[in-house]
Amino acid sequence: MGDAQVLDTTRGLADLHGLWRIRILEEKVRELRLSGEIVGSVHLAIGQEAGPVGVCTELGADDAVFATYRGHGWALARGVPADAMLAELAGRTTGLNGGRGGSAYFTAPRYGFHGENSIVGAGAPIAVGAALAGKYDGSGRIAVTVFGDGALNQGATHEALNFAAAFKLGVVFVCENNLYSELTPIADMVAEPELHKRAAAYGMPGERVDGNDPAAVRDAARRAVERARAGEGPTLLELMTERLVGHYIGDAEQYRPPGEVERAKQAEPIVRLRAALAAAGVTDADLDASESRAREEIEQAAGTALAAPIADGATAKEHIYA
Ligand SMILES: Cc1ncc(C[n+]2csc(CCOP(=O)(O)OP(=O)(O)O)c2C)c(N)n1
Repeated sequence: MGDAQVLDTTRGLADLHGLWRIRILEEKVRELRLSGEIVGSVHLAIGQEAGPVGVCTELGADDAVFATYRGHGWALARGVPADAMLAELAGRTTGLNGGRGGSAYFTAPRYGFHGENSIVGAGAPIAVGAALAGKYDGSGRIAVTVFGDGALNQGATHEALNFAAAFKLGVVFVCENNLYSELTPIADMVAEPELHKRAAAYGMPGERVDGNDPAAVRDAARRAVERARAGEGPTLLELMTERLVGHYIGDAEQYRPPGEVERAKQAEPIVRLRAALAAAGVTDADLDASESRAREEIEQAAGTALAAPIADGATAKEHIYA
């Protein structure tokens, strides 16, 4: 991977701010999980921020994003307010779903964020349904489904890819290839590690993208979104990235070779974009301001979130349909 391409420093600074917002939100989530304010399993995407930043700027308000349990950043990039998200994660009444969804299942449809999902591969067929609806209701809405490299081996994902291609549905399939499926290296699971090549078999374009560069992600997303809106069908984007943290908070990461994370830190999106912007003449003061604005926003959001009452367990059965 080369240096992040920065043609436009205004856009680059906006991207840097977007990356910082997600990074700092997730660092806050880790802190709150370790202090016990957040309970249950939490999956961070530290290092993978360029995907949501690059893709979401190409989407309209009505477009539908379907994420996985590693979806905090996608929600934030979609415009979900940080305070309502943190309140949700901390089980507060003011959370997006009244504290019921938590880290792995919250949803915020009013922001075009149609949920996280802990069932690996499950988001893809749901996104196909949303795109099918968008085709017939005249809204022109397209759907984006984000999943990991492991999810690409799930039957449901194959069916979704095939169905979307056969019916030329407006779906952008975004595979965040962080080289691990939970604790298993992708190389141990597939004979062909270039996952984007599978797209040809379904009859759709597939592209491997530098997933640590928001500008490269945006360019690829734009092509895919234009194609989807024009009724030309789906695209598979394979974003090459690495998570700088464990699969979940508490993962001892014994399966990672020594030095891997340290090496990945040299190529992570914030380090690269900051260096590219500095080389393009952006001052340290402007670069630092991008980070401190994000830090201020997230600190305030966390304060607001934690000041709200914890959801009453006695109401757990409300909103359940059976
Ligand atoms: C249907 C299903 N099978 C197995 C699991 C257990 N599981 C949770 S995460 C995970 C790995 C998913 O890897 P990948 O799709 O590459 O996403 P990543 O976690 O790397 O972002 C597995 C197997 C699950 N949640 N759902």
